[in-house]
Amino acid sequence: MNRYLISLAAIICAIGAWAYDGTKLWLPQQATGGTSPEITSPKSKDSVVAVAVGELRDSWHGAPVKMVLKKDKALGRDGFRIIPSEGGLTLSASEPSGLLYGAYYLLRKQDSGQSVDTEITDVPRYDLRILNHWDNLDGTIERGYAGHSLWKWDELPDVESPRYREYARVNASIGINGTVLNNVNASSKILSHDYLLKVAKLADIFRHYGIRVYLSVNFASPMQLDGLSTADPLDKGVAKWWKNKADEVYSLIPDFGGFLVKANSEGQPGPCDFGRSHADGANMLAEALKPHGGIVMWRSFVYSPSDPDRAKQAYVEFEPLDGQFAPNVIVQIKNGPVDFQPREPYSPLFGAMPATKQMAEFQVTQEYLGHSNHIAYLAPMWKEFFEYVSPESISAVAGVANVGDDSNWTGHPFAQANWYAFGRLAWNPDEDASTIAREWLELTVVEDDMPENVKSGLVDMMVTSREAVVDYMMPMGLHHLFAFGHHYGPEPWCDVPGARPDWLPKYYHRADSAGLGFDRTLSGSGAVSQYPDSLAGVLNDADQCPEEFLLWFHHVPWNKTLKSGDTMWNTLCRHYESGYDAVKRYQSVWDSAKPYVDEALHQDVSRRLIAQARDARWWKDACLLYFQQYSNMPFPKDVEAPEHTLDAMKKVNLGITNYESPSMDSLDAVR
Ligand code: GCW
Repeated sequence: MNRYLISLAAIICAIGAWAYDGTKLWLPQQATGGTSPEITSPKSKDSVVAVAVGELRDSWHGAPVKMVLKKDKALGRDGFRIIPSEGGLTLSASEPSGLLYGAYYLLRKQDSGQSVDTEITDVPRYDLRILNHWDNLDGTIERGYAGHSLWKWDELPDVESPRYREYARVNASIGINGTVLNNVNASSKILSHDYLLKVAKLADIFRHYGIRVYLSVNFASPMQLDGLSTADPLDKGVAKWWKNKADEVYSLIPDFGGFLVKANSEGQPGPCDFGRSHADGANMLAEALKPHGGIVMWRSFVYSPSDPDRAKQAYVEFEPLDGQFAPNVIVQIKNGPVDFQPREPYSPLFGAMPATKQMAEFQVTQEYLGHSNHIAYLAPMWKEFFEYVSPESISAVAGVANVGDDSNWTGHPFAQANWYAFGRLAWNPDEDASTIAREWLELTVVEDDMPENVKSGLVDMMVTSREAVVDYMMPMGLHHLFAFGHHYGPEPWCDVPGARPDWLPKYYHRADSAGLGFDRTLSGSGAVSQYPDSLAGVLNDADQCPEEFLLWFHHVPWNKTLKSGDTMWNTLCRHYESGYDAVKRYQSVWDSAKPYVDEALHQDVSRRLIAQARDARWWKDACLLYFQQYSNMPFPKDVEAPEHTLDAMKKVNLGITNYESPSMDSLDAVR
């Protein structure tokens, strides 16, 4: 056996009894007993180096490691190289952060039972791998399903919660190097001096783990904080205000990352309020940050009625601005053109602004995928995005965090895997979704005596789970069939007097006696024409359009025969059934894992799977019964007849409002 092969047995001896603890996530377990190998650190006073050395000294049981800091262009800022030799391993990097990522790499390999016996060079695809917290200053989290915000603003800067350091460590261990602390629906208060002191305290802690802090800013801050009469980006006084504010921020936080901005979207102020463009607004902020090396991440999530089809609006507003943004502005674009639906085609803005830096915004929190009650492993969704948008064509990735102050951080234990997978894919989008799932399982849930067939059952459950959610919620390109406000359950019938039509399901599904789906072809809204010609042609033709996007781009007759040889209606029914069946299957997969996972964890996930199966049934019954009113066709024989009536489904009231998530007890009571 190669002397650097890390044997699982040795690790077990060294670590001793292993028990799942949701609070520790996938972090390296500290060694208890055994002899530690020699870790030689480079001569450096940098605190990031000290953390890297400390991690290996605490938890590494393999060969001796020599850590070397030397400039190497090929490694960029965060990359590292590991070279095994007779005397041990050499871990080298250009910068301290590279050593830290190298240390976590070694520990990940060790803790998931893999060997490090060949030379490896690992360089992240993106320099900026960032989490976006939608945390409000009152401690609530918009679309957060894991408790309250981790940031205890009332206690900061005096009280330092131990979780701040853990948070930074967890992120660093998966390569995340930036965090936007507050909601894009931003309170201007975050830029007040008192709050900046609190932010500075967090930045002081995160810095040791190579994590930079960024803030979401409210475009009207000069008016709201200091009573300026305008926030017009071309006004000299406004520009000066931002310049002074940036200077103040950097005097407190020298490595501050920059601003994230949601402007002229869903009621947020922005440059368009003053007759200026998004580029005018972004560039004015960019100018203020430039002397300090800061950046502006300017969101393209806008949908003012520039076109009757909401899916076209961001493109209509942003594409003409190509080439107008300053070099330190990155346009941050949601993966799909509407809004984080269980499945969307990619946003056509990607690739449509060749002279503009772009970054992708993924949603890690499961706003539209069952909150923290459903298993929905999202790596396959993000990989699907990268099948259409080449990783090289964008500059960075951001993920809307699913983290709160729940003891296990994410609510659903399996939602931890989404945080993990986001970091791993932000580092390397070519990683395989099932490899990441297996790795996460090995590092967290799985005990060492679990047989391979049980383990692969769990991997399979994770990898298929997002498709299952798509199937029981909105298959074949359906989207936004959600209940108004909380986005948890089905309400394809939803009508809220006075609400924007494009916030209501009927706007999207367009069910009528002729068929189902949104006609976005050239003879419909024309959204297909925003895609490159070769793809637009395929999407425009109902016979060629991939089935998973069919009802996104076409209004399809109920009895149209699809590629499968069956009608659209029958195919739709079978998708709903298959999603529901998958969740029932997951229940038995999880049961088979019972002897090999922690008992409390097993119970927790089992309970959530019961809720998920019931919800899948609820979705299936509600949507199929509702659509059947228009199709007037019977359910195929292999689809289980609905358990509920449409009237009963329409009466379901979870008793929750905007942004809230139903509790398990309230779900038990209504279904
Ligand atoms: O997905 C929608 C959410 C809003 C969110 C908005 C956005 C932060 O329902 O809660 O606001 O998108 O991304 O700005």
